[in-house]
Amino acid sequence: MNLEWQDFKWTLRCFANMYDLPISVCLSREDVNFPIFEIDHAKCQGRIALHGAQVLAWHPVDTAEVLYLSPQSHYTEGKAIRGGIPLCWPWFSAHASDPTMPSHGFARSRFWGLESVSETQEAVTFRFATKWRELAASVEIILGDTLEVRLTTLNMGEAHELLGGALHSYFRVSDISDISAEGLENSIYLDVLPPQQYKRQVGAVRIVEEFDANFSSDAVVRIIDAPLKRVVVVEKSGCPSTVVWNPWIDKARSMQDLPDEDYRKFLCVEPAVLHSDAITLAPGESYTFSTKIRLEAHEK
Ligand code: TA6
Repeated sequence: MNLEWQDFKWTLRCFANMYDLPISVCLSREDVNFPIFEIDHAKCQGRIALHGAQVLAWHPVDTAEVLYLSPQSHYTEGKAIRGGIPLCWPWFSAHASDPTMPSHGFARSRFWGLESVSETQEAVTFRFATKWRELAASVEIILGDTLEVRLTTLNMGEAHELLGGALHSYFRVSDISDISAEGLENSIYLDVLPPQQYKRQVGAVRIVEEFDANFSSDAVVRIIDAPLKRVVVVEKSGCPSTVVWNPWIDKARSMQDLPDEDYRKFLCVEPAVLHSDAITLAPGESYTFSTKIRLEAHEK
């Protein structure tokens, strides 16, 4: 067998990592300096980047991909990957008081430490960790016929610390104009777009223009996608709010890590702890917020 050196290194790395990684997990060959774990399990397939501890892809076996990932994403340290489930931590959107701080916090633009990977017949479980000042974060990602992301923060300091964040999930859709999101009916939301007004949601959410809404609701959201004959069910825990976002045409054109027409291919439904929901962690206290994603058939 004539193995190129690169292939040999990759094979060696996979073999070596086989020792640490369960049989359903291997390191992608794309870039050894930007580790991406590939999951091929009896229940699902998926991909997770060490950078941001970010789920990039997931789908139960015999189904179409559930998450959207931009083909123009950056894969360089310090830049957020566009798509999958970026972890916004330890705050959502702009920092409450320091404009020099990065939007959506630090978690999604740095490499995390891999603590463990394990598997059962039902799922593969990854655990990653990172730290920022006195806050330590650990994320547990459980991939099976459902996908669960559980982000726990521990205050390791001597003072009270504020915590916020979001699981900024990009859901792949057949076409943004053919889907709706149910579960937020009658909820109050802040329309983040100028002039920033509070509104009440009437009926299901349908996207016909740029939409950026912070709902004061922890309800289960169901993305109804008739062309794909499926419902994506987004459950959450520990998140008082839900952000729903689609950039639409003009904003998509201004985003160089997103193809101009790809606004049609995704809807973000984000379990969130907004500034207005901020959690105060006492020294030694921890808090977990999580999301669980599953599919249902949609017969109509
Ligand atoms: O999804 C809510 C939001 O805060 C939107 O306002 C939009 O900015 C989006 O996040 C994407 O943010 P990013 O920093 O990833 O470009």
